[in-house]
Amino acid sequence: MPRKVVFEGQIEHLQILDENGKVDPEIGVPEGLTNELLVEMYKEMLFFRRFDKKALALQRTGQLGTYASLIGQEAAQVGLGYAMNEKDWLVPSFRDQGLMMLRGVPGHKIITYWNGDERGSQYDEGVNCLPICVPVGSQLLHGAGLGKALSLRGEDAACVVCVGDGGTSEGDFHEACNFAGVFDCPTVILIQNNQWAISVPRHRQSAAPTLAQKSIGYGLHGLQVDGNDVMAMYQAGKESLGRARKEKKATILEAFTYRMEDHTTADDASKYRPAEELELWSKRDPMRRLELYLREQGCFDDALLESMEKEVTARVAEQVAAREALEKPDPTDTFRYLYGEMPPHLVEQMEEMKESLS
Ligand SMILES: Cc1ncc(C[n+]2csc(CCOP(=O)(O)OP(=O)(O)O)c2C)c(N)n1
Ligand SMILES: [Mg+2]
Repeated sequence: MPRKVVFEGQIEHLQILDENGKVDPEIGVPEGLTNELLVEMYKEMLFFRRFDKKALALQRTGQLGTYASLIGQEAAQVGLGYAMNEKDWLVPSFRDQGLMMLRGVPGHKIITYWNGDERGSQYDEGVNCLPICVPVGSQLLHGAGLGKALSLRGEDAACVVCVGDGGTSEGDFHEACNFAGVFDCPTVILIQNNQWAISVPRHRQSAAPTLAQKSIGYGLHGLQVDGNDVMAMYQAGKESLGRARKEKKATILEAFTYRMEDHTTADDASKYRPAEELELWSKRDPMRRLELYLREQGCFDDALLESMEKEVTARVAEQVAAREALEKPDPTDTFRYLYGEMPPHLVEQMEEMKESLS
């Protein structure tokens, strides 16, 4: 029986810099990405990698509660982070410390947060970033709403909200995407598809061949990007953020990437993840391909790498020292800040704690 086609859609995949550090000649290097800027972006990626390694070491030596490493996802975060404007906002999840630091959140705040100290979520005025959000998917609603608020205020700014492949299965994902579409939110929904949600592989998360195609059902723009390609992430970020600011239209960006470390320090990925998979993705390392490209361009050598290592190691040490210099928090703070007026049962418990502390 003949039927009329009422809708047809397609999802594109963007890759500019391939695994061997070669730029697609049909696309070329995105406008604005000078070699100088690419070297700077490489340095930030190196900083994030060293920062994460240090955080993991702090946790293993009992100096940090837990930690979620972004290693493997540096290009996704640096590429998009550099595409953001100063006035744009970030609504992070728990593996987005790279984007957060690019927004101006100092590394010591991130370490403080993962020590269970809420002072790690207090950012300076002008840092356009919400605190880390651990309940999977809940931040998407904040991202849609924050985008709408920017538009209602008439600001020339957009919002980036982060989620993982696993988070797309949450009801909040549906609500946020639907709201963003219907109410014209200048929000970019970044799905870092790192192929795993703790021990649940991507194919058990959704039967859809891509996560970007979820955009179609909500009337949003959608694009799958090689998330290990910093040039593609930058280009996709510029396009989608530009559209958000100008046309107040939301986009789903699926960054196709890989989590190289355990889920968090409370996990052992070797129990469920085949070693060959890790090996395959090592060849797609986001830093390696940029380094190959920059060496070919003649603006990267061993001496530069050595000086970068020194610089980023010092930056990491500075952040750890700033955290160590922080006064111990007041334990009774756990009772404060939730209610405008503390309910009697909390007052009672707080007094009890004060007594036992004294
Ligand atoms: C609502 C909710 N359910 C379960 C958890 C436990 N949990 C923390 S992270 C995670 C998996 C998230 O996977 P994904 O969204 O792919 O992000 P990734 O960790 O890979 O970056 C789960 C189930 C949680 N934090 N919140
Ligand atoms: Mg994941």
